[in-house]
Amino acid sequence: MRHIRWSLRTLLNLTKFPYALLRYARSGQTDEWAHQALIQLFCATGGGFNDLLSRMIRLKSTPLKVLRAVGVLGDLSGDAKRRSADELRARGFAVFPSALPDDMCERLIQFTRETPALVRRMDHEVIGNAQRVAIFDSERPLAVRYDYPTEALLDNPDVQSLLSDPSLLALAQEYLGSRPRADVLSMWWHTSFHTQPDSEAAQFYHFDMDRIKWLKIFVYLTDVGPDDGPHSFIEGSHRSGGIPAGMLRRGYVRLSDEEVIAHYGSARQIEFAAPRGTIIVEDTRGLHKGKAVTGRPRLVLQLQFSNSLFGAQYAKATMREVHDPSLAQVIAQAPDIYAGYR
Ligand SMILES: O=C(O)CCC(=O)C(=O)O
Repeated sequence: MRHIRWSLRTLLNLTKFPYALLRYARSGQTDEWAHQALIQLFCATGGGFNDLLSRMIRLKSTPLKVLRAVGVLGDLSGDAKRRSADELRARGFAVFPSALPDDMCERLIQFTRETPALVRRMDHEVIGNAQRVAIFDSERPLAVRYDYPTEALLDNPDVQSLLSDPSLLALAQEYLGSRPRADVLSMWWHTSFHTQPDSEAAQFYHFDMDRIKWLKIFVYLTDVGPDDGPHSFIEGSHRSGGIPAGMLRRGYVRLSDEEVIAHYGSARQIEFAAPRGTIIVEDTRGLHKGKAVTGRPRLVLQLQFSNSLFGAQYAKATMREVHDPSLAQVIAQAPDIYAGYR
């Protein structure tokens, strides 16, 4: 941690953090103050504090034995896995075109025709209004973003097979340097309900800081052209010191395109326009967003593997039944990987 921005808060949080970890080790729960301390210490150290915690986790972790790292990302056995992890370390992302078979994309789109979604509140709406629930209708969208409940996703056989996909597990373990934990699972439509970016729909640049270290897997389930809200990332911004202190000093906020481009230059902004089935694996500690949609709606499935579930507390979601035989096998071998959902 070479560049610590010292303040009374930094000192206090560093002092209290061992207690936060102890409480987590005992209860599996993170107090809200402890999550806030993680965010503050990330900002004050430019990421160095997370790196230190990750090294500690790595020392205690027993690697999962992935027999053959072959799956949706292709054959990652041998050198390929290391090359992809190196690319992730250097750039913050790795793209796998045509990774998800077309029939799987089709079934997941069909799932959204039958499953009620949570209509996400938009920037101009009053906090506290009743949560709207609706079946997504591409002809008559009610909002910018529709989210699918985690429990419904956990019950989906295709999602279950991705959760135990050997290539995803192997790459996550290689990048994290420790046993992966299945974590935040979501799927959402972005629409052109309004075409200016909406911060509730994550359409402004931001970094995530729910966990110590993690890898997000974004799966495009529809074709995404330049107008269809391509996922966007600032190359290299995930590295320690990759976000300038001036931006971090403001904490966990949404940033305008102008200030981000003024700092990084447009060459480092990557907009992932790509056909459906494309998988983008990304360290979203770097700056990222979903670009506002002006064209066709976009459906994305997102999986996450983290090195620990310490951090943000999400509403408990349980996997009620295991439909996928490969998931059943991994659960039998390593139930702790899915502990967040059991
Ligand atoms: O929709 C996207 O491409 C990005 C979403 C995102 O950043 C988020 O949900 O935090």
